[in-house]
Amino acid sequence: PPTIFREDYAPFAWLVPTTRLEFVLGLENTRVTATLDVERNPDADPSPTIRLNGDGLKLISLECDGGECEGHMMDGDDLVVTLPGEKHTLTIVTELDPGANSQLMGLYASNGMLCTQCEAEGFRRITFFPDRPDVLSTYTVRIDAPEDQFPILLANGNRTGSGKSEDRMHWSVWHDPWPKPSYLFALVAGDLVARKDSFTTMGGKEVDLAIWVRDGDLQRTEHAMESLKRSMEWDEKVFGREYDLDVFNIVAVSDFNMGAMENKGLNVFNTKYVLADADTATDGDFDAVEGVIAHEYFHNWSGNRVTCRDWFQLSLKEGFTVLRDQLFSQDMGSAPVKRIEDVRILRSVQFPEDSGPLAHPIRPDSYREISNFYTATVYNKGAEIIRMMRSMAGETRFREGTDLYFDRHDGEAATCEDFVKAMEDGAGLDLAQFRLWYSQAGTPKVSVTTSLEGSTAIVDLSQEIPATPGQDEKQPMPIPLRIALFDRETGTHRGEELIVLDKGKVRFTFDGFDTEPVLSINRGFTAPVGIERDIARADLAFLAAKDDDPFARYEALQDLVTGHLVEAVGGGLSDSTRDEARRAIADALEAILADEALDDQMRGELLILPSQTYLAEQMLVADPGRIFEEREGLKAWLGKALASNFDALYERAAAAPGGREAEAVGARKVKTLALSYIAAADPDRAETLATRQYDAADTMTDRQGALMVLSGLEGLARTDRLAAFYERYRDNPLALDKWFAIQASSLHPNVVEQVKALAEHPDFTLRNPNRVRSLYMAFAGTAQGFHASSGEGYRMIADLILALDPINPQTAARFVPPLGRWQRMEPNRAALMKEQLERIAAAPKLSRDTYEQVTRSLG
Ligand code: BAL
Ligand code: ZN
Repeated sequence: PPTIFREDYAPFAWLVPTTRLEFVLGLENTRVTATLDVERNPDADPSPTIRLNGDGLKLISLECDGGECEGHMMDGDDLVVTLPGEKHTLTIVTELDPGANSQLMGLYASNGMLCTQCEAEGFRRITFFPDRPDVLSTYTVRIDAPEDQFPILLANGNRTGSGKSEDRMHWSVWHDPWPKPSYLFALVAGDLVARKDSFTTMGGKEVDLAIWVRDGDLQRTEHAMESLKRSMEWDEKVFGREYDLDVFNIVAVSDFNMGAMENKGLNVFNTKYVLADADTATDGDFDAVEGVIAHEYFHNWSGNRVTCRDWFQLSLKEGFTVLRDQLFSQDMGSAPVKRIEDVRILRSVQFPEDSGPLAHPIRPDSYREISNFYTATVYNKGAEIIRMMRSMAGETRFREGTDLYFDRHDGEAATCEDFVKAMEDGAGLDLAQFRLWYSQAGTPKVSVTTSLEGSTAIVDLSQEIPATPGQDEKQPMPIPLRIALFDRETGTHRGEELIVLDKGKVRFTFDGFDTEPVLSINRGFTAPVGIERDIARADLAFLAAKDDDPFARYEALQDLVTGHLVEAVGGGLSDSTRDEARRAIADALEAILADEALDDQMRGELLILPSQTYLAEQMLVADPGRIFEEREGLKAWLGKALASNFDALYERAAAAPGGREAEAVGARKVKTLALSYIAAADPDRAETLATRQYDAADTMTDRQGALMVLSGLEGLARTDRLAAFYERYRDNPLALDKWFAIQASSLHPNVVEQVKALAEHPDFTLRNPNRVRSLYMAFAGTAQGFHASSGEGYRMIADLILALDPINPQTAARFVPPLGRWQRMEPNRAALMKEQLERIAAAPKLSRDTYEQVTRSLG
């Protein structure tokens, strides 16, 4: 497959001001008539032909201006039509079989309903069209369908007509007044019911809201609807963005490749991010629903009103929208906890991506298959980069920058450069050097040393950006860091400062210190970098206890634990050194358990040990087996050393009142965390407590927490409760996904065998992405399963990729990155992983998606 380069961008030779689509729907046979008004683009090089993208389409007929075309030909899957004049009308008829569409791109069937997914390049599986984001068109859509099979017919925009016709058919016409690219097109038809509500915008416009689901799921949509209304209100207040159609529809679909999709006025969601009630969704699921509803809604401006010129600009809408949803969630709950959660995701998913063979800048320079670039780099690092601009500008000036961006580019297909320029002009920042963040991949490493000369405190900072594929040499980037200097005696500081490290090395000096202060750095995680600090264990313990920035406090504790584990995994620690380090960690945790000023949600964050992947990231060559051993060993040791503290925490939390209030959520969080420490130290006692928790649970959070602990243990309670969970939820796909995931990610030593058996379970299917992910993504995160030294885990994931690729290449390709970590593994595992990548690469007829990921991973 050819490589596409960002530098090759050229505007499309034709404009498509209006698009009319007529669908006659059938599960196995759908006829699409597309009528496109096209005219020459005065801003592009002229062309005698128009290229209409297609992907596996069956062309039934083609007309130009109501008659025969002067000429046309197929070029691969594309249709190229000769157009002699300035303006023409093209009429194209195609036929589709949605029931056979297992890729879930274009128009497909899911549980008897029909729906679409067009981002990035799915529209070309529906009709021939210039399927690129810079071709904006006004759409009118007519849907004809059998009424008993598809009583509800939806498309983008407002409904302008509907009626019944012969043979028990009915129809609807939808018109979207806002010009949009084809990737935002959507259509849904099915037997659906809606939760309805309304929202009055700041301009006084009444918007009808509806969340469409299958009959029986309606009672699980209240949280999504409340989240939607909160999102609409927040975007008005914080970004000045008002909704712009009379209706806003959300549809939940159980077969979906992504989390959700922001189609104009008709968002299509994975059921996972819509349906939530206490019986079937955890507290984490509730937060995820709120966050994704917000994310898709916010796209209405950052993505739809201002869209992307080409797919290299994906972070323009995704990075910005992720930042917007993160800020929203910070405002809806605990801001520090949300910040820590977001950093944890960045570190465990994006940092490994940035240091491996798939590393790419947030604005990539080339791709073969754009689906492979819906990554944590484009999304999460993209959000961090805009967050840095916000930190440097301050909230007020940042808002002036975003206002200017929206005003300047409303109705356009814009670039990342447009966003940066608007930030310069609107927020008053000089971003000349900062633009490097868009073009350079790799996580910068910042080294810091401190000293005292006379009464001057000195902070020496240097930065290094590691080489990444295709980028050997890097230039220093501006790295904004919020810092504070603490007095050891008083435990206070004189105030925060934002310093910017914009060269390879910079010395910062601060006068008026009698004794050397303790540096708290990258407070709030102002910059997405790794910090290597030359700091004594006692000073980390000091910050873990005293830092008034919650993130920095968390960080000090993480560093304390990471420092010890990295050293321990390296080997050669004497028993007394190990005990000393463990004791220091236990003391810090004990203080956190006793600190009454902390709420439980934050306490929970502080109790979470650095993840296996984050630890592996800290080592040049990782041995997952050794990391697992040391990490679990530390957990068991802490569980024993602090047994009475964890018992007391567990009891207190177990007695806390239920509900969805922050306090109750916090109590459930620390309860299960305490249980996991108890399980590491005293499995028998944990079994008793977890069994009791499972049996008494009145929320999915408690039930799942108990089952996670039980599934890592041996014994009857495990078998019994897993069976009970299955019986209780056998008809609820999302809950059943949890049943698969809990077992696949368990600490049980036989997890490999268990996953093999689960793959044969009658409820397992390769056709549903949620089910595939629940079994295999969960498994790919296990040290003792995926990284089993026999290589069996690697083989299982490779087998999965090969089996899934012909069915759903987009989802199959997502399983390549875990194997792509081979260069950072110890030699035995590295060879085994590489062997599996080579086996996949040798397979005949790989999809473009998987081919690209495997070849890049092999390097
Ligand atoms: N645009 C694809 C799904 C999302 O990021 O919202
Ligand atoms: Zn998005």
